[in-house]
Amino acid sequence: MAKKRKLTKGQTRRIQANQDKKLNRKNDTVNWQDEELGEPQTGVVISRFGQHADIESQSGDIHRCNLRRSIKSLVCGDKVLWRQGKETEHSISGVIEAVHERASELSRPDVYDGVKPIAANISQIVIVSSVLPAFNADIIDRYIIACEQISIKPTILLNKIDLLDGAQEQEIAKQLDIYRDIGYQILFASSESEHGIEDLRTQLKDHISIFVGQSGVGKSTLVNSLMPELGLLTKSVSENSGLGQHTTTVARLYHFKEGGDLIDSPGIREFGLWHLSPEQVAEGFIEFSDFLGTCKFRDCKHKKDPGCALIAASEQGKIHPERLASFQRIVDSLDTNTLTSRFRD
Ligand SMILES: Nc1nc2c(ncn2[C@@H]2O[C@H](COP(=O)(O)OP(=O)(O)OP(=O)(O)O)[C@@H](O)[C@H]2O)c(=O)[nH]1
Ligand SMILES: [Mg+2]
Ligand SMILES: [Zn+2]
Repeated sequence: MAKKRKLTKGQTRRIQANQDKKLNRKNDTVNWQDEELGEPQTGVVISRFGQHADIESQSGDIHRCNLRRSIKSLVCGDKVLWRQGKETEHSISGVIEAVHERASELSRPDVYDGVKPIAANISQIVIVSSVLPAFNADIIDRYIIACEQISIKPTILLNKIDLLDGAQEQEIAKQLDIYRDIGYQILFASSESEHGIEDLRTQLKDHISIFVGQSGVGKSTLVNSLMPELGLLTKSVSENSGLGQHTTTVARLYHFKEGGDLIDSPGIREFGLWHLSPEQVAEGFIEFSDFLGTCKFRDCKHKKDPGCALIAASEQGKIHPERLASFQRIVDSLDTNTLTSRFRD
């Protein structure tokens, strides 16, 4: 009697995988056994997609990996320990076992998931703005608050300057001067005319930088101009709404040949800050710091309160009235615990 040959674990799994494929069953998690995995090695998260992440090994190859269930949070820029599978299945070639502590973490709130990290270990944040979609100081102020919370001084970049006409240029220059006065660096660029691209490249060198900002301001196009070898996909800003189309869906890290990394992140339409207290919002307006705590009333709301040091400072030209008004609007919005459109992942 012929002895029935026992299938190895690998064979059983391959048969299951083939059946899944035939049945068009979506089962793309691989349950690796210890002996099917190589030695732990370090890697960097290039991109995170749901239950998977693309990991770059130290030799520079990219491997799509599963995440161990014990991993609570994993984002672009994370340094990880991962193990390569001896075989690749469902295009998954390894598993992430652990995440190194983050040197920094940029987060934003998400209606569904609460506060959610976007990227890790960044050393520089570039807030990209443009005139199409329209220049939006409110979103810039909100990003600045998020950056100041993690003690990274953002750079503000006005992009698409090829689209500016004389009147617009003056108006926006006035608004940008406010940020320059406070101490933020201002850059100008255009992928169309290539203005400012070389300066931007110099600014990004040797940093781990991230481009953030509204959808459609031209972040991915800028990445492309800086690294033309990439050939990234971008979509036009909608003619009807003047809003971006959310072309980039997940954050992704790219390397500069000259050194340094750049993370392109998905654009947003609005940036809720309802996870912060009014006091934390105030800390994000760094030029207020000399005056905070010196109002007549301890619980001063800095609105119409008598003896408010911020209002006095604004009247005396020590802080910009536009920024105080922006602060007041943001504090008013904290109670509306919803966003009208969902953040993109
Ligand atoms: N005139 C002009 N148009 C530009 C420039 N840069 C980008 N665009 C256009 O702006 C549109 C949006 O560009 P993207 O690079 O996809 O914008 P994004 O900020 O990456 O958008 P999301 O991925 O949705 O966040 C595209 O149609 C680009 O061609 C520029 O310097 N000048
Ligand atoms: Mg993009
Ligand atoms: Zn006050």
